[in-house]
Amino acid sequence: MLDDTIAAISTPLGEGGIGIVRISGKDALGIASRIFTSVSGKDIRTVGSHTIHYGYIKDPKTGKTIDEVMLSVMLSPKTYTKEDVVEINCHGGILPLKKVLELVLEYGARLAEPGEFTKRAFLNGRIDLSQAEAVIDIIRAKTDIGLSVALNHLGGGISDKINPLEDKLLKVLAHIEASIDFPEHDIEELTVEEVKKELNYAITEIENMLKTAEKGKILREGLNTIIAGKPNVGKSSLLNALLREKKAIVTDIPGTTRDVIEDYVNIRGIPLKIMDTAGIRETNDLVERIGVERSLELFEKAELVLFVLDASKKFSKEDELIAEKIKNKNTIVLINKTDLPLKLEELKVKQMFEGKKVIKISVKENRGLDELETAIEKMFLAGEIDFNNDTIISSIRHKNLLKEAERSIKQALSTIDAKMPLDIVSIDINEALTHLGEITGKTISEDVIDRIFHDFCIGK
Ligand SMILES: Nc1nc2c(ncn2[C@@H]2O[C@H](COP(=O)(O)OP(=O)(O)OP(=O)(O)O)[C@@H](O)[C@H]2O)c(=O)[nH]1
Ligand SMILES: [Mg+2]
Repeated sequence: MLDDTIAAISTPLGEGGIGIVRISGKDALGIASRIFTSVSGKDIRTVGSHTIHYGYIKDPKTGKTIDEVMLSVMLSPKTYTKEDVVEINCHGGILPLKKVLELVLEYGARLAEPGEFTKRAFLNGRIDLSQAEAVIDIIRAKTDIGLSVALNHLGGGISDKINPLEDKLLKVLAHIEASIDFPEHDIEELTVEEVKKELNYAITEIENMLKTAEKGKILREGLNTIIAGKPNVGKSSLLNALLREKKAIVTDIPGTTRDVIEDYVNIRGIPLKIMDTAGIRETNDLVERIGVERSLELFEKAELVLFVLDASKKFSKEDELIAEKIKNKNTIVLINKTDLPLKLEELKVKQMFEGKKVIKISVKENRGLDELETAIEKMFLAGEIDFNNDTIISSIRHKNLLKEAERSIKQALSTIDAKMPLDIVSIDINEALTHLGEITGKTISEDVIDRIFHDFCIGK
C-alpha cells in the first residue's frame, strides 16, 4: 500500500493568499518534474533536499501554463511522512488548485484519503499513534490550554507515560516466566511479592492518568453548559453577551426561544459548548412545549448549568421546578436584571441554593459577567492538575484503553490472591499490555487505525 504516491490539496478550499498541493511517495519528484518548469532551468529531480524553486505548472500535453508556483522539495527520510514530499505553493484559488491537483493525479499520483499523510508518518515509524492523533487535536484546538495539551501529546507526552509502564509489565512477565521455568529454585514466594508490588505501582500510574481525563475531555469537546430558567429571565440575552454576538433572538415576549441554540465560547481558556434553551414552564403551545421538553432532556447531559433568575420578579413555582432539577448539578445561579427594582432577595436565594455560587448580574448593563467568567474559571481550574506540565488524557479512546488495562492488572492481582498458578497471571498481564499498546499503536488492528485517520481532514 505504501508503494503508491498520494496527493491532495492541503489547504482549505476557498480564496486565500496561497494554496498547497502536497505529494508524498516515491514518485513525488518524478510526477512533479513532468508538470513543473523551473524558471532557471533546474531539474527538480536533482536538486537538494529542503529547497524551494520558482516556476510554472504546465500541462505537458498542451504546453499551457496552469499556474505560477513555488515548489518545495523535501527528500526522504526527513519529511512529514518520511517519504519524498513535494509541495506546490499555488495561488490560493479553487480553480488553480484543482487544476494542479488534476495534473498530479493524471501523472501517477492517487488522491489521498483523509489523514493519509499523517497515517504514513505513523506507518513509517516517524511518530506513534498517540502523536498522530495529536495532530488533529492541534488543528481543532479551541483554546490555548487545549493547544498546549495537544502539543504535549505530539511531542510524545503520552508515550513517555505508557512506555515505562509497558517496561514494568514486561519485567513482571519475565519474573513470572523465570519462576515457571525453574520451579525447583523455589523463587515463587519472592516473585509473588515482587509482582504484586509492581502491579500496584502500575495501577497507581494509570489512575493518575485517568484523573486528568475528565478535564481533558472538556478541553477537547467543550464543557457542556446549559443556560436554564423560566421564560423571559434573559437567557438568550446572556448567551449573546457571552458570545459577543446577537445569535439568539431576544424579545420581551415570554416563550421566545423554542429550539436549542448552541455555540462554542472560550471563557478564560476554557471551551464551553453553551446551549440556550426554551424557558421552562407549563404551556399549551405545542411548539413551545416540545422546546420545554428538549430543555429538560438537556439537563441530563449538562456538566454546568447557568440557572438564570429574574431579580425583578418574585421566586415562582417555575423557578422551583428548575431548582429541583439542578439540585445535584454543577450550577451557578445568576440573578439577572438587577438594574430593575428588586423583588428577589439575594440572601434568600443564597439560602435556597446553599453551596452553590450565586452571582448578581445585569446583562443589559453588562454587570457581573466578569465575576461569572471568574467563577467558571475557578470551577474548572480547581484541583491538582497542572495543565502546562502534566500529560492530560483528552481522548476517550485513550481513557477507555487505560481503564481496560487497569481492569486486566486488577484481575491479575486477584488471580494471584486466589493462589492460582502464575502462568494464568501472565495472561492478564499480557492483556493489559495489549490495551496499552493500542494507545501508542504497537498492538492495533488495521480497522481501528482506519477509523482514527478517517476523522482527519483531507490533505493532512
Ligand atoms: N432590564 C433588563 N432587561 C433584561 C436584562 N436581560 C434581558 N432583559 C430583557 O428581558 C427580555 C427577555 O430576554 P430574553 O433574553 O429573550 O429572555 P429568555 O430567558 O431567553 O426568554 P425565553 O426565550 O422566552 O425563555 C428582553 O426584553 C431583554 O431585553 C437585564 O439585565 N435587565
Ligand atoms: Mg430565549
